[in-house]
Order: sequence, then C-alpha cells, then structure tokens
Amino acid sequence: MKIDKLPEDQILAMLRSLPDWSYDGAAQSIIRHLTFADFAQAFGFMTRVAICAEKADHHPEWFNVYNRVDIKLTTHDAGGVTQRDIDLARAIDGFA
Ligand code: H2B
Repeated sequence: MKIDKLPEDQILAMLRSLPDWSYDGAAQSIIRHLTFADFAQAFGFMTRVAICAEKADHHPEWFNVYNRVDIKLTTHDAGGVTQRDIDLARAIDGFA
C-alpha cells in the first residue's frame, strides 16, 4: 500500500515521544545508536527486531560491530520518513 512521507515538522513533533531517535534530514531518516553488554545481547536484540520487521514488511538499515548497533529508518518506497518508520521505531524501543 502506498504511503506518503511525513513533513519535517511532523517528524520532529513525533520524535518528542521517541527521545532516543533523531532526524537526519540529509539521509531522510530517523536514527538511533544502541550499545549492549556484548555481541550476544546485540544480536539477540537484532533478531527480535528482524522478526518484527519481517512481519510488518518494513525493514531497518543497520550496522553492527560487536556490542554496537546503529539503526537508520526510512521508507524507500516513499523517499523519506513515514508512519511505518515511526511505528518500527516504537517497536524497537520496546526491545531495547
Ligand atoms: N522497508 C523499508 N524500510 N522501506 C520500504 O519501502 C520497504 C521495506 N518496502 N521493506 C518493502 C519491503 C517492499 O520492498 C516490499 C515489496 O513490500
């Protein structure tokens, strides 16, 4: 289903309830950096996110080194941040 990208002011307003996320205007994304105790914790978290993302058919861009996970959310089909990214960010916060 087609979804429209959100205007920047709306993204910033929504991020007030997602304080660990920030908006990267150049990348048209919202981003969060997480650090875990070790690789097992980081990868366990990524596995939970992956299952949720696959169910929602909405997938993160992410980077992992040992205990660090950098996440970038954007909707490729819309060319920017949509409600799907906000929903996934909220789900990710629940796993973090
Ligand atoms: N994930 C993200 N982040 N953006 C998308 O536009 C997107 C996706 N599109 N996951 C989905 C898959 C699309 O390619 C499939 C065909 O539904």
